[in-house]
Amino acid sequence: MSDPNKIFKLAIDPHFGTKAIHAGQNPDKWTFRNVIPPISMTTTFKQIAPAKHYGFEYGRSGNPSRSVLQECIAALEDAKYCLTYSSGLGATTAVAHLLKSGDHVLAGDDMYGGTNRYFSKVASKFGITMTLVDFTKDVNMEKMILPETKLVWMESPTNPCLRVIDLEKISNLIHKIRKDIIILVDNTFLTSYFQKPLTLGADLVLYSCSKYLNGHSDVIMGAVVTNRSDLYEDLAFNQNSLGIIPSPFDCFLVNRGLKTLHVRMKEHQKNGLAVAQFLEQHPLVEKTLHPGLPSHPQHNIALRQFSGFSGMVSFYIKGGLKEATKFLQSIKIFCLAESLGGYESLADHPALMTHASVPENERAFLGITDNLIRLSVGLESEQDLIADLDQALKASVN
Ligand code: P1T
Repeated sequence: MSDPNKIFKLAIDPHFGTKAIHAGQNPDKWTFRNVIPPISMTTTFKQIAPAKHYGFEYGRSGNPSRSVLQECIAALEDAKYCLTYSSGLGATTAVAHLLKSGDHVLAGDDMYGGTNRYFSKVASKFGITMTLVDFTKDVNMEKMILPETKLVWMESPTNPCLRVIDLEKISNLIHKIRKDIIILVDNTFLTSYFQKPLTLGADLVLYSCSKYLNGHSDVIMGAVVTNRSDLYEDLAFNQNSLGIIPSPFDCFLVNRGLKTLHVRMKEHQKNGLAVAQFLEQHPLVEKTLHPGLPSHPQHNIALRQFSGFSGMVSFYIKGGLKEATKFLQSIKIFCLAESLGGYESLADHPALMTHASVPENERAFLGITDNLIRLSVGLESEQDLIADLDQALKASVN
């Protein structure tokens, strides 16, 4: 649990960058007063007497490198608790294990393909059912919420179509119907720097730390953040009991990545907007999806709900699979690879890559067509990124 008064000697309310650098990192924690938290590579901890120890006993149930990171992520969300897991899907698994057979999940229809696959192909085997809904439309919530609904799952902006859900409106509607329904927001695409779902009615915020939080594309990890002590206790129990923990080394790396999150996000925002504006006016682009463009259907919700935009941009190239493939084989600075949120620019073909596990009819309905391309705009120089996209677009028709 993060306690800013313990972290900061002065009675000040620190801002994002200060928390990213100092929350959970107090050198006085360590025997040698390490300014940079050490990597605690140990599976077990010496006890003073049986069951009497310094807060850590066995590396699955807890590790100082993990605690440091969890405190920092919680502080960045202005939240009380954070738990980290071996991947974003590991975090999803820990949340799903809050449910029992017969429970129902209401989830946004446009979401990461792996999350969809987990609920439809894995959790379903244990009797958990899921209904998909487009939360950006007028949803008859009274009808969608079943007596057995226990969890509402929203990604916003969504992966890969970058739709924006009015989180406050939906959370209020749901909690008006039933207070006990757990509302989760996957905030991977914006991070706590640009959106704070707990202030908009969410009970849980989930991250794939593999993306912006780490920001260096060298760690797979997940996290869940909450202010609710009951959910925290259950999620901590699941972290230990399911064994889906991150390694101390990975915790060190993500903690290091967090130190520049605020700096990176501003630059991702700048490059992402520049790329979106460039694509929107390009004759070889059919349509550009970016919540910062006035043409985006939920642009006004984004302006109200976000404090900025990340580097995620999706677009429909003119043509079909042939043109998309030619484009993706012609990019030189952007790299054709799954994932997002690193300092390097990546391009993804959702229909064949990240969302291939979503059934074809669902993909068509969602707009995940063969000419949809998703970009994670990185931190390279803006003019080079735009020149790269321009030459690859031209190559797509040759
Ligand atoms: O890859 P992992 O750390 O397990 O995180 C899963 C996950 C959860 N939520 C969102 C919104 C995600 O985008 C992801 C992972 N996504 C990709 C790998 C991708 O390329 O979209």
